[in-house]
Amino acid sequence: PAVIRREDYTPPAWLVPEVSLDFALGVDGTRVVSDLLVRRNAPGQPLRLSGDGIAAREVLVDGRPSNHWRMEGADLVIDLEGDEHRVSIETALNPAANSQLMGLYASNGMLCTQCEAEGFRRITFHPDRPDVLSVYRVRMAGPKADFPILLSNGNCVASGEGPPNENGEDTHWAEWHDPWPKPSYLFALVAGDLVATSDSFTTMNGRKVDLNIWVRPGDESRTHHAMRSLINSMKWDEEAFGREYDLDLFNIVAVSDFNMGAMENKGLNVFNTRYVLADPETATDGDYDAVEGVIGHEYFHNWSGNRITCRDWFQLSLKEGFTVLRDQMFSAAMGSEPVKRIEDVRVLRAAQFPEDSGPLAHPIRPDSYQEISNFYTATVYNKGAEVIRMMRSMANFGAGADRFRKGTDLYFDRHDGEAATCEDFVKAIEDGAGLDLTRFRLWYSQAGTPRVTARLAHEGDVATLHLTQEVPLTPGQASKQPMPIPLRLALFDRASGKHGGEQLVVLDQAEASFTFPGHAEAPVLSLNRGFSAPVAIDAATSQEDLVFLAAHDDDPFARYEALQSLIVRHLVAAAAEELSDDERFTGRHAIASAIAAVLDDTALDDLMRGELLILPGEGYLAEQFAQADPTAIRREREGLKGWLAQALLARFTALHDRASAVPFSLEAAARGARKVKTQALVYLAAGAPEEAARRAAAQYDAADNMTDRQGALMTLCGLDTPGRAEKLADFHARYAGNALVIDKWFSLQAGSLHGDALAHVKALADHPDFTLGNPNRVRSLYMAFAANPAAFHDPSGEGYRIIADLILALDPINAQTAARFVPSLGRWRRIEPARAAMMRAELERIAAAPSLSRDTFEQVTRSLG
Ligand code: B3K
Ligand code: ZN
Repeated sequence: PAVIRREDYTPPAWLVPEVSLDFALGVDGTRVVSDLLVRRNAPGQPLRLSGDGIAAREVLVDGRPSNHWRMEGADLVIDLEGDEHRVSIETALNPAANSQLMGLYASNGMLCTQCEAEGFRRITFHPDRPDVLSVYRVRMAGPKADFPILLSNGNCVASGEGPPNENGEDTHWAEWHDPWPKPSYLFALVAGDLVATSDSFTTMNGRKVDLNIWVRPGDESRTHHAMRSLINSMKWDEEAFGREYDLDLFNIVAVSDFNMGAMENKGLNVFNTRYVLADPETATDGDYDAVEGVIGHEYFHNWSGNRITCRDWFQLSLKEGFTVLRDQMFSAAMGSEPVKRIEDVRVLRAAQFPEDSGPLAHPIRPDSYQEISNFYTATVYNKGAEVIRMMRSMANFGAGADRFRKGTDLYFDRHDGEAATCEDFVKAIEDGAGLDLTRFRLWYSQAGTPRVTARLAHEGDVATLHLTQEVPLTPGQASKQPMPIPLRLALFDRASGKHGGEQLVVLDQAEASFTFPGHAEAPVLSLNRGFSAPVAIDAATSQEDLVFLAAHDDDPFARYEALQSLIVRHLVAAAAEELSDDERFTGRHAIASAIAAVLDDTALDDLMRGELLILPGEGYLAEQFAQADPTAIRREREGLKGWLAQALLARFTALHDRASAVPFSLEAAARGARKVKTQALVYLAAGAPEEAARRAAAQYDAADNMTDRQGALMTLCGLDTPGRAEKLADFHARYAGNALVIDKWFSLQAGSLHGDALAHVKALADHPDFTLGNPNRVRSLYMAFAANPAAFHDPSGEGYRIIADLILALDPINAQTAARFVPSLGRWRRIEPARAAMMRAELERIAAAPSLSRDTFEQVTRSLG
């Protein structure tokens, strides 16, 4: 397959100011007539329209059948004289047969579209590139009974009854018009039997916007949280970024077959049901947060993505990195800022750090790709957000004003209506916020997580901080330059437990020293507070100082980080078998006293306490090794957890008792109680399994909400207890027919700590509820399994075979989803040699398969390369 390169960008040869689409809808046969107004933008070039799996039934130029067109591969090419024409093309589609879920497809009898990044070309021939912006007019007609609701972007401008169709069914039609020019990837159409929950929002300038959330009949009662989140998003974007909504209508549709989370189509967001539907009986607190975050994310795209879109797909982080930052800020404002920060860093470390240190490493603005779908990554999204967050910290630290906002205001003002680049964004922040980002731009071009070492020296009354940085080499980038790394820090006085104010230093060379006078005693260093830079820090902080910071740091993130470092260091040494009995003993005791302090600290709220109690993840621990042994990591992590549970048994049971007495509500205190309640079970399961099984079964039976029920079932799933099968059966029966909850039933078993998790996964693949046809179900079983290191990395290699078999079976059905499983095998170089060889062999087996999709081919070859 061809490699597309960023440096090869050329402006479009033809612009398409207007698109008019006419759909004759049917689940297994839809006819599309596309009418394009095309305008020459470069001399001498034919009109080249992309297609994918479609054929033109008829081509008209200026109303007359034309012979001056040909197919070049999948492209339809028309030789045109002159500068402006109307081109009309008819295509025929079979939505029911579209299992890739790109373009127009059927889901539960309804029709919907997914066009980002290159799905529009599966509907009709089109330039289908984000820098071609058009005003869309859409007409659709179809049988009323099948498609009572007809939706597209913008406003409905006309609708009516049609003549009966060839089957004698009543038909109707609707016409939609979107006044805002947009790229084809933001086009959407939905037709089906849907019901709306409706509300309205009045914008800061008095525009009344009708809001609808469309779901399948029966799901209406589960849309209230999504609607509240939407209204909160609209209000927040006005206050935080000055962004006002720009249409009179905003529609959200929930569909159950969807490749990712949601899609920001102009005025018609399409969502995976899992990010819309929520009620206490079926959704956990985590699900509620995810709904709020994704609703916000897609809404915020209306400005960061739609009003200003991307020039080309290499600029994806322009909209995604910025929009992730915006959704993180929104969620922080709606809930707890420090807790949200810790969660975001945990996601970055679990999903993005491994990407950065593996064969698929790429800069947040990639230089080349074969299949753009493979670049909707944690790097482009989450590291992209971190990069913009650094600009924000540098602009605002100590400024006493929101200078970053001046930068974003300038960006929105300068580029509204355009298809922009990452460079445009950086320049606007530079000009608006008054920063020099010359060297900072390296964050856009260099991949890899920088490693910073910090050493604090003390002499007289001066503390000197020596910093070095190293950007690791990544595929295709054989040399690296030092990058500006903004580090927030504080120096604590040991005696008072206080510091004299936070400072920001920017390390922009390979090494630098910073001096801090006024310290009679050697201070304790708190570095990278708030995770001000997405780097790995080696500060060689003593165990004693980590315990100090875990108890005293006034930056909640830094406090969390100190505790995590203490535990990571211990577990890494333990898993590497580098600890003497004595060291193991003192290490465990230091951790136990820090955890005891967390359990006892009455000044902590439970949401934060719950964060502090989460042990470093197995994936993050594995990252600390050049070649990890997943079995050793599981053994030591569970061993420590069990030891802590026994050492602090009375505290954990008391915590579980206290939290269990808090009645259900969605308020922070009650949510916090639910979080620590299950945390207590997690510890008890490792150290006092019978006690845990008894409490978990009781929690399951008493549960009046999904958070408690799922937490209890998760605990039971990891234990050998009769309650395990009993409650799993109860759960399955209780929620039969509720797809999102049955997904949880699969995930809990596939992700469990149970020693037989691998065998459970094999059995579940044959369960009647399992299907490769629904991405949520596929992910619920196999993503949970691939993220369960001890099961996936079973020494037999069977886990690798299961995932490779899945990739091969799924690839022809849904390539995008199949390719998402490749990175788990692609980590082979970072796993101990015996397993690495088996992982590699599975990748080779996939690579040798005939007719792989471009998606899977690219991921597999990069992983082997
Ligand atoms: N922009 C979409 C992602 C589309 C992915 C296509 N493979 C969702 C989002 O980031 O908001
Ligand atoms: Zn997005």
